[in-house]
Amino acid sequence: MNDIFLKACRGERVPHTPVWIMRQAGRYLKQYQQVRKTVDFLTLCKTPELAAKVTIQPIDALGVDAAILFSDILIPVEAMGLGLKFSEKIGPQFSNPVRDSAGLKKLRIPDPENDLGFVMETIRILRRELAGRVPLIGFAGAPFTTSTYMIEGGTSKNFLNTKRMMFQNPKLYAAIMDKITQALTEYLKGQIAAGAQALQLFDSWGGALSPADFKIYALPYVKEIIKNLRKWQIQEKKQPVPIIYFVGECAGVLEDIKDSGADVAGIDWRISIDAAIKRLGSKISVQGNLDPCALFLPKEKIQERVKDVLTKAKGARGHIFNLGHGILPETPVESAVAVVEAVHKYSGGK
Ligand code: 1CP
Repeated sequence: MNDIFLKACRGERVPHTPVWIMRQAGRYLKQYQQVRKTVDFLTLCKTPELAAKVTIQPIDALGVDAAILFSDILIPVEAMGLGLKFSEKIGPQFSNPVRDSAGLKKLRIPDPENDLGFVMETIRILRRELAGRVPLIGFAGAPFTTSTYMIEGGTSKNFLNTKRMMFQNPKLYAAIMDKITQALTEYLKGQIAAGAQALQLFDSWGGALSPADFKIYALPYVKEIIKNLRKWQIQEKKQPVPIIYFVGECAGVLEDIKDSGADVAGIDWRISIDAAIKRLGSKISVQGNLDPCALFLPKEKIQERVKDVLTKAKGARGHIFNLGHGILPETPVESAVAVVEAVHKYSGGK
């Protein structure tokens, strides 16, 4: 069993730095495109055998140290009753964005097995098929990032509808966030029960909030999820699974990430990892943080940048190598392979 990733999450000694890549299953892989030719994105997410297949593709192609469940942060939102569509050009769109108390009342708390059974089944298939080769990461969007899609109705640049609601109707925003927090807690419990061995909360748009607003509108809900998951795991006598909290543009809120209760802070590339580690302290591991565009450099330069991140991360309690955000669809696959090889080679491993 390759449990190097789990050990690094917990801050234990490892023979080499583990590496995985955010969005490692996706369009930059020919094998993924082949599957996507036959089914649309949502059908792929909802067909456990296919979702499991594309989850394993990057393990074979890149040799990464962890698998991440193939799904999307918007899948549980659809199950809350929002009517999701994906289009190639516009991206995700919800037909029923939540803008008022009537919208709030209609929100459902999905039952993981009854409403999102296809995700749970994908996890069960993956644990069988991976058979200990690498650990499986489950995930969800963090409540703030999830709320932006629910309130905007899709992708957004400045999150005006979300922030307007926060500032003009804070009670409504808090009530929506409570519902999201409850729904995501149940969803993540379901993933652990089905076999997820670690969890990542994606707060991709967290950096759009001022640090003061992050403390009010994002952090408390993340803390609540983590606290409730831990309580439940103790009650159920389950081994605690490591929790990674990734925040895009995190530099303004590192002290909050440190206080979130997460085992690992996922950081983007806009801050040097040694500066981030100083502020995060020695009670939390760190994940990151190569610029996804560095994969468009020649191989030797990629290796230099990998070495640089590894050297700067030496003072961390534990380090999991990753990009600072998702891999881009245009990325040459050889560059992703070069990153994984360089991490293994230069961190003292095989
Ligand atoms: O095949 C396709 O064309 C669909 C592209 C695609 C893929 C491959 C989308 C649409 N989602 C995914 C998979 C996905 N999404 C994973 C799979 C596991 C892996 O990492 O390999 C994960 C973890 C996500 C998470 C996700 N979805 C996030 C958080 C991570 C991040 O990159 O910030 C977000 C913000 C989404 C929303 C989303 N999904 C897809 C799109 C086009 C969008 C919108 C992005 C935006 O608003 O700009």
